[in-house]
Amino acid sequence: MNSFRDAAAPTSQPPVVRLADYQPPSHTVGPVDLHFALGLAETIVTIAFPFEARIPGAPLVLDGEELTLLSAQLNDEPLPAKAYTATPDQFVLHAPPAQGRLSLTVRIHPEANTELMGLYASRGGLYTQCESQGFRRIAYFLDRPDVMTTYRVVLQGPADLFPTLLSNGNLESETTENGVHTAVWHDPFPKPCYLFALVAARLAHIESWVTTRSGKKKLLQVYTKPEDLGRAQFALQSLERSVAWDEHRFGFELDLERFMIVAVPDFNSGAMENKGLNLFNTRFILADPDTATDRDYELIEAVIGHEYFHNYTGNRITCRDWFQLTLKEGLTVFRDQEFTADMLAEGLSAEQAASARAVKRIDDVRVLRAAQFPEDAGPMAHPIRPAQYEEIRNFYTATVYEKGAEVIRMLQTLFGVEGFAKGMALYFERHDGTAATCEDFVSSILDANGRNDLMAQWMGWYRTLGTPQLRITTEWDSARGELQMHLEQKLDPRNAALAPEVTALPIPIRWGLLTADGHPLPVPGSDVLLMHSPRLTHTIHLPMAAGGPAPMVSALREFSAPVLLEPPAPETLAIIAAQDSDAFNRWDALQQLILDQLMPSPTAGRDLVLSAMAATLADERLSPAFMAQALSLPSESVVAEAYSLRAIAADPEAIHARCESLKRAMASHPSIRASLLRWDAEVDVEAQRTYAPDPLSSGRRALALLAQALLLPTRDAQEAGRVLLQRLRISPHITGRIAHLHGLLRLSGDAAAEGLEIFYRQAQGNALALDKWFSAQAMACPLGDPTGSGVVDRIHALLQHADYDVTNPNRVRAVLSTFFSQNPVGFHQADGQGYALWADALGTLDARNSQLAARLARSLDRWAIYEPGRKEKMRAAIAQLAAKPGLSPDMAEVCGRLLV
Ligand code: HT7
Ligand code: ZN
Repeated sequence: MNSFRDAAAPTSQPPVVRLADYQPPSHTVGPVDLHFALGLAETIVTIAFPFEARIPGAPLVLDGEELTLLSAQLNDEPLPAKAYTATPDQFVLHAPPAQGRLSLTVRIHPEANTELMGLYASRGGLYTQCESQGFRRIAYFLDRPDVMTTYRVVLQGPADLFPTLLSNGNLESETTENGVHTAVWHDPFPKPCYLFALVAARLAHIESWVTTRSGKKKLLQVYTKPEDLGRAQFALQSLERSVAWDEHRFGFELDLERFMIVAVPDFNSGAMENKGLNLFNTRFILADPDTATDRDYELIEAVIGHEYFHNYTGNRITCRDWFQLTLKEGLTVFRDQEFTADMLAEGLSAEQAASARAVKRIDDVRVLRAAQFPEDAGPMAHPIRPAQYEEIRNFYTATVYEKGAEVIRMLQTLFGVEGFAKGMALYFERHDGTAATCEDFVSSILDANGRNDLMAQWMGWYRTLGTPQLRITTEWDSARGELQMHLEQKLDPRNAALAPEVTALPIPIRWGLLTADGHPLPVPGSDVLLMHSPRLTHTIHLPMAAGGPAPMVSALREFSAPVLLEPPAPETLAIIAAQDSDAFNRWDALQQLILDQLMPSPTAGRDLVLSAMAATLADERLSPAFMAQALSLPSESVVAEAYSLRAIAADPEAIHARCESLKRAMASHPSIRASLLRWDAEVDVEAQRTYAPDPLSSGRRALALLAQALLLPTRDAQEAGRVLLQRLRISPHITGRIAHLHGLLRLSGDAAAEGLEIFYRQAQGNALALDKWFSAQAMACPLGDPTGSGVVDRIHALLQHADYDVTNPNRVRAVLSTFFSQNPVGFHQADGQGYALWADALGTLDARNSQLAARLARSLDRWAIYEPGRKEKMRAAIAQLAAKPGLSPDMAEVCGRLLV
């Protein structure tokens, strides 16, 4: 049952679900018994549970989806047919007693389940995905997160097919008799049904024991296909680190006897935090030097941490309803970001640790700016707690996750690490074991820090959409040594209709001062300024600077709020880039200078940015990882967003040409070139070392491989091809191999063909490595084809390749998502062939996996920022897809919103 559904909505349109309509469930539910007779083609499920009416006389309405009812019993007696109505999508007990025990048996078809929601088959095994509303595809139930209870699960199936039978919690018994394997699992923690999971497959596992701080021994296990087991060690170590970190940082101790994670070959998203049985896309578990790049290793640890941290933030305290999704997701992303930062900094000197943390912050802000800022500026914009949706699966967004994490981070910025931890402790004191709201969380943090006065205004972050704009200007009275900072914030105009009561958001601004020649100037008072009105003037006295030139403000250090800060003048940016004590702002200032260079009419000369880059490369205090970040241009779609902010229509071909031109200028600048050549030579030195994914080694590799890529267009093509092929053959890791393949594809011709063949051979028997072979081609834009005219044909060929597999979401993403989102020139062909492919491919995919298709469709979110010719062709492609008969509700909602 979904109590939000708008009964009055016309049936031709998907019903809108509104937060304002929330009603508690009509019934409470006691311990659930589940029995599965497992088969790939057909599985029989019996669910039995006691219920009690909360609203006397209310019918008991249970959710279902594509279910076939086989039998129904009340209090162990068969139910007469007129006592209930059962359709594939609902079971209604018309006049239930005030309390009773219901038992329902259904038939489901895992192999036919191409949506990969509910119980589905993948490579001979059975796996579940129940968040957000997949449990209803397994059994009739009150499929809503505020119905929490315990589960006892009996799994039964052919022992030869399913030697591994797993579910949540603790294993009570396991037997095999007459070829039938039976396992009984009991999860003692009450949970919503979206956290239910089962696995029935032929798997192998590795394990380790850890002792928690209260002295209890706990079993950690990682399950994979037997042939993948050799790639599971890093995941197990990451899990061990996650368990230790959550105890140390927040005092959260592992609460189950055992904790299992399982690699699933076909998986719609990254991973799922089912209680005690986390299921993962193989991509976020399997790691060895032939499979995972440096970036993959980092992501694997982050995702393993993320799902593990959900055990408290999400599972112990869950969401009252799906509108509160950011309560668990924003908070858990924040926690995984902190985990990674702590892991990166571990064992380093204070200076190195600060640099490592800055690199992590840069990574996170890059993701925010590349994915969330555009979402917030476009037609799919929504508050981190949306007020309404048609299909909740469309709201697992960068806004809910990444902006949600920033909103949590701002609380930590305000109250410090200890103050925030105090707030978390109070949140658990108040709400452990319940389904909570975002208000519950925010008031706990504020109460613990004595700042409940901020409550009403803070919740503005949960009600508004769009990225706030922030402007800071200064006035300097040299004689008096007085600096006035004038701050102005502007909210997205769409909030006037959505949340008219919000006139300003509370924005913590971490800031510092530099003298005119770049030396640090101590800030009087706090270095965090909380701006909570549309305009604010902050006056400070700086007697030590009196009589001299105006000091410079370095604002929004560490990116202390998810806002768009108007950059200062290029000369100021150059000084901040060279000298600021805040490494994040050094990087950001350089990025702003780079972005300026990529505009149709840059405000600064090219020399300024090239000199700033050269100085960065020459600064020995900076780590290679930081240097690599500093010299990496923003993606071409981020550049297109910057055009849009300046009200310039984006032309992808022109943007690509500008990016290429700046990269060539970098590689030709004498001092930058000298550094790049030194780092490029490091590629060969590094290839002799044993591979390790630690931050220092991966930072060196990142800079060396960036140098290789930047130098490429300035080199003799034949010689470059020869070197890259040689490097590809001998590289001991896929981090190098994939970078060399990218280089070869840029060169095109025979070198590219040979590179593809070598990489393909190296990737045999390794699906994740083969995904990279596909994605490298889907994103390639050869130097000899700067308009990307040959790309669409290449994509068509990839879709026909014998190894292309539409049943595997990773493979589909490797080709389609990569093409739509990482090949701007190829995708945005002026004649619209890229958009035609978009509409055709997604129309077909929607019929088999609507969630995946709807997610990929978001690649056209920003169609309106492009030049009129392309814009019209994109609009037409969206309209064509929207008009397709039988479109899924997921896709209908996305297309509908894109066209508004
Ligand atoms: N909480 C999980 C979300 C998720 C999901 C949502 C919809 C459809 C499929 C899904 N698989 C996983 C993952 C997470 O954020 O931790
Ligand atoms: Zn999550």
